[in-house]
Amino acid sequence: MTETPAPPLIFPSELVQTLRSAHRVVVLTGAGISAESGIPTFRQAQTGLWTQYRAEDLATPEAFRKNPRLVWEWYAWRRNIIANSKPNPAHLALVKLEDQIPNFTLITQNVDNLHQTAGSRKIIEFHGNIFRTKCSNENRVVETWFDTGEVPPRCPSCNHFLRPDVVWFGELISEAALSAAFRSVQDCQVFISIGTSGLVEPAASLPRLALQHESLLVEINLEPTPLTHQADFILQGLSGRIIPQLIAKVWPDLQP
Ligand code: BV8
Repeated sequence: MTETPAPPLIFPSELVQTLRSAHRVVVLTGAGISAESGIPTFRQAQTGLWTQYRAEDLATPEAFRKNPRLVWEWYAWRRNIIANSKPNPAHLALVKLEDQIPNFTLITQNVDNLHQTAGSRKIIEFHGNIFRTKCSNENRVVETWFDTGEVPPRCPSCNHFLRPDVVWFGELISEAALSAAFRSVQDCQVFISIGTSGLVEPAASLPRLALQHESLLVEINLEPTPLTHQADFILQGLSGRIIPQLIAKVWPDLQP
C-alpha cells in the first residue's frame, strides 16, 4: 500500500521573512544532522564491537595514552561507516542556504566531512575532521606514512603514534576555529542550531553568545535541549525533512 505523503510543513511568517532578508546567518550543526545519513550520534549507544564503550570515554587523550590501538581502531570503524554514507537532504539544503546569504558561516561540531562533501564552503570545523591524521607528538597533519602493519601507525619524522586530527574531550578548540566562530556569532542576525544536544562546551555557548547580540535564535532538533527555552523558533522534527522545506518556503524560485 503506497503511503500518503506527509502534508508540507508550515513555518512562521516572521521566520520566513527574516531569513529572506537576512545578510548575516550562522548555522551550528551537531551529530543529529548526520543521523539520517546513517551515522550514529554521540548520545546513541554504540553498536557491534563498540557496544561496551561510551564515545565520551574513547574520545579523550587519556584513552589514547592508555590504549592507542583501541582508539585508532574506533576511529577507523567510524571512518568506514562515514565512507559508506552520503550527505542527506539537510546537508544539501544548507548549501542552498549558503548560496542565498551574503555573509554565511557554518560551524560544525561534526568530524564526518559530510558538509564538505555536500558542497558547503564556509565551514568552521570546530572539532576537527576524522579524515585528517596528525602526529600525536608534533601536532602537525601527516598525509602519508609507512604502513608497517603496526596500529596506530607512526609518524615518519619522529616515530610517535599518529592520531586522528579531532579535538578530544579535555583538549582545546583550535585558536583559529574559536576566534572565527566567535567573530561570526558577534554580529549575526540569525543563528540556527541544528541537531545538537547543546551539552558540549564551548560549542554550546555559541547560540547563547548570539542571543547576547540580539540575534534571532532558531533550533531544529528531534527533542528539547537546554537551548530550547531560549529559542525564538523551535522546529521539532527530522532536520532532513525540516531544512529543505524551510529553504523552499523562503526561496520558492530555487531549483529543488
Ligand atoms: C575544552 C570530536 C577547555 C571527537 C567532540 C572536565 C574535564 C575536561 C573538560 C571538561 C570537563 N567538563 C566539561 C568540560 C568541557 C568539555 C565538555 O563540554 N564536556 C561535556 C561532555 C560536559 N569540553 C571539552 O573538553 C572541549 N574542550 O573545553 O577545552 C578545557 C580543557 C581542559 C580542561 C577543561 C577545559 C572539547 C570538546 C570537544 C569534544 N569532541 N568531537 C570525535 O568526534 O570523536 S564532541 C562530540 O560531541 C561530537 O563532536 C558531537 O558533535 C558532540 C556533541 O554532541 P552533539 O553533536 O550534540 O550530538 P549528540 O549526540 O549529543 O546530540 C545529537 C542531537 O541531535 C540530539 O539532541 C538529538 O535529539 C538530535 N537529533 C538526532 N537525530 C536528529 C536530530 N535532530 C534533528 N534531526 C535528526 N534526524
